[in-house]
Amino acid sequence: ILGGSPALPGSHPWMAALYISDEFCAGTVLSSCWIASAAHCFLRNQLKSEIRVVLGQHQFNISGLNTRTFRVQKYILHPNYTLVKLKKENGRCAQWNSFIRPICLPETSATFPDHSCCTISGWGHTHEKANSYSPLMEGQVRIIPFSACSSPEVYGTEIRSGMICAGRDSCVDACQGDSGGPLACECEGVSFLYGIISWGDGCGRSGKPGVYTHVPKYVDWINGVIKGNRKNTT
Ligand code: 4AZ
Repeated sequence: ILGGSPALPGSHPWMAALYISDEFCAGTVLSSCWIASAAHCFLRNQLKSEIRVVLGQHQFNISGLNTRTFRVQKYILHPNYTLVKLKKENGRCAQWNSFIRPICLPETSATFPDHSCCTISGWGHTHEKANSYSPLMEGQVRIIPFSACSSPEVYGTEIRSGMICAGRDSCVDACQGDSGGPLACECEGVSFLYGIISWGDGCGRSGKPGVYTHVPKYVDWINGVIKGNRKNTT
């Protein structure tokens, strides 16, 4: 996260850290066994056995009394995100406490209006040329109108339905290592997963906001997967 500030331990209890072979992505806890992450983290046909999911983490790559580590039972790829199912440990997946808790999924019809202020968080680079990850950071970004983000000067036709853009005058943005993490928007004190950090042209470049998976568009499908059981697994 570029232009953000250090997060307090436990302030984003739905954050998941995904160590995928020698790569890193973030994720967001949706339910005891299910994590949402970005599509591109899994595109290279990652071996399930090479993935570790750490919940309750604060410092990058540091586990402690508050962290729980899970292996992966399966993952489900969608072009715009991935759902990861944790393998049960002693008969259960995640259990809730002050440091590990799910985020709420929005309803299909939920809209946070253009210019709404939402929160991004992650362990990603704090500037474009950084070469290491960071302690957990958070930052505030505003939803950018679709028409502005899909204008030729910004991203043009690279912006498709199912994507939304957010940023703050190149001051606050997600960066490498943040993808898969949440764009969390609040309603009456409750945080909803409105977007999944996905891509962008660099980090914090002027006129190049961050691009996010627009979660309400997929929420019926996501609920179907995490409540029932569908095929289509890897
Ligand atoms: C990445 O590489 C990445 N500025 C994520 C978000 C953005 C850029 C890169 C948006 O994971």
